[in-house]
Amino acid sequence: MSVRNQSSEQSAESVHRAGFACFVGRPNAGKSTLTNALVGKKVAITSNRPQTTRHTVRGIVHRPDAQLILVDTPGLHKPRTLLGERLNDVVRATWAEVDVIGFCLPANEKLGPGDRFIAKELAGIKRTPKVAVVTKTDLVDSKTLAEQLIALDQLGKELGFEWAEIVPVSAVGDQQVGLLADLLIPMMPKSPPLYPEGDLTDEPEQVMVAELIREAALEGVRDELPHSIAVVVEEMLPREDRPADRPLLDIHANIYIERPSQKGIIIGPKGKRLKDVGIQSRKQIEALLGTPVFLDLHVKVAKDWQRDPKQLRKLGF
Ligand SMILES: Nc1nc2c(ncn2[C@@H]2O[C@H](COP(=O)(O)OP(=O)(O)OP(=O)(O)O)[C@@H](O)[C@H]2O)c(=O)[nH]1
Ligand SMILES: [Mg+2]
Repeated sequence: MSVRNQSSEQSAESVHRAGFACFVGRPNAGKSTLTNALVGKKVAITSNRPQTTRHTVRGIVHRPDAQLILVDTPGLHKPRTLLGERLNDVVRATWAEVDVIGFCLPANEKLGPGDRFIAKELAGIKRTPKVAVVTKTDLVDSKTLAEQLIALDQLGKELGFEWAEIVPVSAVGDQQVGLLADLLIPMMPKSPPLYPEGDLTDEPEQVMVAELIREAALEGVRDELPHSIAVVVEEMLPREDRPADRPLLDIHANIYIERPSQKGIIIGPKGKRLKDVGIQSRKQIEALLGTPVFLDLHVKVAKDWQRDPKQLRKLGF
């Protein structure tokens, strides 16, 4: 008996926690930016266009006594395409797998029907603690922020649950980001580390490269076009016959759009836009992989891919 007591005391001193927290919220709420800020590195692409994230991205925060695995999810929205439905399914499937759910609401936008809808669904998940995160606090004054915090508190009460925490953060302004991690970690179960030390994500390199190209392609396009863009890396190979001290990685990627009429917009006058996308993303890819890159980009039409199950499968959804 006494031996058992002793060992439990010992383990209480050196308890290590590891587990999963997901961020949910409507598109553009700042989930991916917050994930990156917590991890300290870009693991998920971001943009000012809604519905940027299209798959769950895991980012890993390492502490001496804990590992916090963040699961960034696509923004939950009213689906208008098969892709939209698939994305929403991915989000809901994630809720069942995590130890805490972080509901993200931007400080600079009124709590609306989209947020209510999500929070109502969360209310149905009884056993998982829910943390409310007010994002983008750098965009509002303290009065507006206080109102948002109160609105969230009331929303929880209306829906019959209590937020475990309500935390205001600014990922861009680096306000309270560390505090959020401090609050989430004690909610993780006791567990040894789940990922190797130093791993910041489990995203395959090929996927990250495709995402960086898509991020660059999203820059400056409007209306429906952002949703129409998909990127697939077809090949990544070190160039042969290169001296060891001057390696070059050849990357061949296709940018898919949905209609022939969109091709001109992506490519731009005299190919200028596509060239800029190449320059922009190549810089990011080189920083990510730590090697010089030759990037070969092609624009292709995958007709109405967001609505076509076969095309979706080909594009990895
Ligand atoms: N000023 C400010 N802008 C932010 C902050 N966090 C995110 N943003 C901006 O908000 C926009 C959306 O950010 P994302 O992180 O891509 O949003 P998301 O919730 O992941 O969006 P989806 O993937 O579409 O669901 C981007 O333009 C970000 O730069 C913040 O703390 N402050
Ligand atoms: Mg995102």
